[in-house]
Amino acid sequence: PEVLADFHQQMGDCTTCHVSQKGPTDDNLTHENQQCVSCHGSLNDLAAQDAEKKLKVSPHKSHLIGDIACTTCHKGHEKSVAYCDACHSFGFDMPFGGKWERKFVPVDVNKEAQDKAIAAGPRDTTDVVIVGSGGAGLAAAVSAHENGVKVILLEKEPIAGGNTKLAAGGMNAAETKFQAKLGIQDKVSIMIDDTMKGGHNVNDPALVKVLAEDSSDSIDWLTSLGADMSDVGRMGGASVNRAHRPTGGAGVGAHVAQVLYTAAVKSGADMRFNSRVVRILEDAAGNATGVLVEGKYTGYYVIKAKAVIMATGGFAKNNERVAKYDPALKGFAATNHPGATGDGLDVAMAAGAATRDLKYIQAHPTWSPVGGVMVTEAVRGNGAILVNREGDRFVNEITTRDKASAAILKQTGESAFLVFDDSVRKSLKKIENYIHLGIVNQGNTLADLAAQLKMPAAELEKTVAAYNSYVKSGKDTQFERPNLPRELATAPYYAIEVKPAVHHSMGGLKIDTQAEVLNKDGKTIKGLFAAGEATGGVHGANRLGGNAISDIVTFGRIAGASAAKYVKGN
Ligand code: FAD
Ligand code: MEZ
Repeated sequence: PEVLADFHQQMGDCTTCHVSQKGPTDDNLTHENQQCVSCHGSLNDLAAQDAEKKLKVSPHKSHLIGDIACTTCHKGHEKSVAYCDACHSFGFDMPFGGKWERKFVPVDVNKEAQDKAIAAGPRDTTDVVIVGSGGAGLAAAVSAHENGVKVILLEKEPIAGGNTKLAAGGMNAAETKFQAKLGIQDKVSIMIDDTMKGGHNVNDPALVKVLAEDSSDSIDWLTSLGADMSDVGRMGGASVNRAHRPTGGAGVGAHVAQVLYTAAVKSGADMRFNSRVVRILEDAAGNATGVLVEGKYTGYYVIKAKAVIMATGGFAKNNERVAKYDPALKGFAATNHPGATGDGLDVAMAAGAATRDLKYIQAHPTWSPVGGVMVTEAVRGNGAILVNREGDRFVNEITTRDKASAAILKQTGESAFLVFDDSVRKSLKKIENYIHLGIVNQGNTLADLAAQLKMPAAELEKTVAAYNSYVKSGKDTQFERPNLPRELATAPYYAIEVKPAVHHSMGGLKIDTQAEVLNKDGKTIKGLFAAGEATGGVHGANRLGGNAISDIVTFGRIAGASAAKYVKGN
């Protein structure tokens, strides 16, 4: 047998997996996944078996959110592939396995079949269709429900969470109760100034005002849904500590996404995976009236809706699109999930939406070429320094990302090392994940560490001693680093090789402060809303670390409420 279906057919006919000989009946593959579980056990059962086998990394234990269906990785009629290989390179030895590969398919292929599905009329009807199951889409779903309307949420990937589930360092918010508890003095006006300055003043000031003014309320809203946002750390370009995350500095995104996913499920949102939106449908006046969906297994079909929210995220994983807008980033790796291709932009633009700032694409300075994962800015925020192959610091480690990335690319080998000690490790839970992934060098002394990195030991010792003296005096006379949280003096010492990778698309759909999408004449497209990384204007030319999660929660909530208001008024 070549694929799983061949093998299973040896046990029976198509109904071993499917309801009938006709194959799948829904794109979530609900029945098929139940069949897998009934014979092989649940994901948790399989993870427990992996633990018994003492596997270092279990393919069944994941940081991804929601219910991960077996068919995400185990395919019936094609080679199986581990979804984790989209970012990691574990190369699990899977039964009937192949190699991870993803080609971008434009939304307007098969036009004839699409037109035929539209002519056939709607298969489903709802109040609001939300496109994308990242934080913006999930927040919109919860908020739309709170405002009394029915939701269908469509996600093209087999699992929920988009880039949101990967977010690490924190969610920026000013004047919060958690900052007050920690004695951190912050002001909404300082968050506005930091965001505008970091974005080179290209940002839409009205959107930035909403971002900062609503940020504390967004933290309270998440907390009311069950989130823990009590740890507050520093991100690049921020004047004070305002990046909120769970206790002990655990990753923010998987937690926030899980809380929103659970709330969305509880609200009764109809969530459909493997369901790509390829067109927005309009009436004669150009108002949005629904979407055309490409169900991976059920084919094209129409959902009629009174409002549509585009929460389709960014396009950093689509290097062809990235290089079109910023040729300097051609060939760069990306920190993003595989669905960050930007087809949501194509869909909205075809419906007349205007875009802005597409040329502004951000590289995150610290991506691990060994593990293929981003190493959170919080490691630097909590005290790590950046050191080049010569053993020297070369930049204020918590400057904005554009500056940090440019500085790393100027070093020998176009990469650098994040160097920290055991006190930094103990301050941030997220570091345990990097140790678990095997991307961290460890030495009992700085000389030990330098030997592993093939770096002059005396120079590294001198660099760390100088840095520690700045911590003691409270002033970094070399690079003016504004936060100096702790000396690097507790063995063992650690290093992670890092280099820039494409991380965030600042540009996107033009929206107003009510998350209504604007057309080229600056007028609202009735019934069309957007939120999150799919939009432009909030972050200007360069996003500050921690501002995206703030953006998606605040504007996702606004989009849900605005869409509900529109539905009720029409
Ligand atoms: P996403 O979460 O990406 O969700 C969009 C969803 O839409 C995806 O699931 C996608 O598959 C789906 N979709 C796209 N097109 C279609 C279509 N046509 N039909 C159906 N579905 C579609 N920001 C911070 O503020 N703090 C952090 O600590 C932080 N850490 C990060 C770490 C990493 C590794 C990455 C990659 C990003 C990080 N960011 C962080 C940025 C932040 O996570 C994202 O900008 C944000 O989560 C985007 O949310 P979103 O809901 O707009 O999009
Ligand atoms: O906002 C981000 O992208 C962020 C804080 C990422 C990170 O380094 O954790």
